[in-house]
Amino acid sequence: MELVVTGGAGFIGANFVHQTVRERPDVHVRVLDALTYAGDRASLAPVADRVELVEGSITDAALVDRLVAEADLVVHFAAESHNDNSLSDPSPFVQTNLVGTFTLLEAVRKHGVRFHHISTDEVYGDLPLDTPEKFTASTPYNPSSPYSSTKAGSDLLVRAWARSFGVQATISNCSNNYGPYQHIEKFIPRQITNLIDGVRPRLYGAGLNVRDWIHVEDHNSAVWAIIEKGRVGETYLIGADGEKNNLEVVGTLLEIFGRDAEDFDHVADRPGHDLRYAIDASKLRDELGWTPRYTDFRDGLEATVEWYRANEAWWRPAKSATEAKYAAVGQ
Ligand code: NAD
Ligand code: TDX
Repeated sequence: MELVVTGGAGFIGANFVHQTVRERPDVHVRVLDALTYAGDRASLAPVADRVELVEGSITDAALVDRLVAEADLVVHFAAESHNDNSLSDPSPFVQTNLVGTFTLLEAVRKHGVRFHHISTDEVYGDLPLDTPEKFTASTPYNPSSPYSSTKAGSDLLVRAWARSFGVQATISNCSNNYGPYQHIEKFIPRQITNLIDGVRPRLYGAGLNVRDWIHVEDHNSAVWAIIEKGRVGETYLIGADGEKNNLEVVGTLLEIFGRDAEDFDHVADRPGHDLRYAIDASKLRDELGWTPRYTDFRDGLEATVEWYRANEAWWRPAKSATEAKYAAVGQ
């Protein structure tokens, strides 16, 4: 099978490529990645002999057409993915997330290629704290940020291309991922690398916002379950019942590092900060028989801390510039 993975040099895409190479010897993987600040050739180094990396943008219609023409399946991870960046400059979010997804859809339509679109639970907006309510595939779209609104738009393009043009597509909307190779601008790796450097973790606002954490390996096993057993045209929500507020996450990290429970700072809140995300993944579990493997968050977090300790050469070059960007906005 010829597989094109867009964004395969980023966090989730690189883990997807590693998992695919490990578990599916019959699949030939080509990665299409623009190697933006968030993409790193080094994330594919362990599988470099099994993977072809094409450096280019999903907005480049001629390049996309050539790669898609030779593919049996496209799994589309490429995106501008960080909410905070979308608040300081939304422009690349519109280009990559909307125009890039449109460009891919036109190519899979022309060549009749199966397409899986990776998306986020943030398209549904947020939920109140302390209610049993969770997102399902019928929750109305209500995105808050430039990031989540461009992801919502990209999902709607996929749905329209499936219905109007018969594109063979599936969509997944996943909750917050953690694990190896995540860019240190994101919450968990930012605090892990701060703690490695002896710097106090930084919590936006009161720290009561809730995220539904899932290990990246579980996200990716669910994506393969959808590709192999999912119904074309359907949307599946991916989550592993991992709700924690940000204070709890920082508390667990401080414990792992043997630091005092109060050893963190509150900093400026994110404008428009979504309160709570929570996924009802029963459709994925019941229809496709998927279950997560990383059910103990503390164990998963400890393994992730170990990975960042062992792979300082991978993250260190980005640390000071990332922190300088946060410092400029009081975070
Ligand atoms: P990431 O920022 O770590 O990686 C994105 C990758 O896309 C990078 O390698 C980057 O170079 C590449 N890219 C960006 N613009 C491109 C372009 N124009 N052409 C080609 N490549 C381009 O992101 P991530 O956290 O791995 O997220 C991957 C996908 O999963 C995204 O679609 C995101 O919306 C979705 N998602 C992420 C999470 C999460 O918790 N991180 C949760 C749910 C869904
Ligand atoms: O330093 C920080 N302090 C802090 O309190 C950072 C970077 C974040 N936060 C908070 C904001 C959020 O409540 O932590 C939570 C998680 O923040 P992010 O890692 O920026 O993730 P989030 O905004 O929830 O979005 C993530 O999950 C959904 C991914 O970045 C998206 O790509 C995905 O779609």
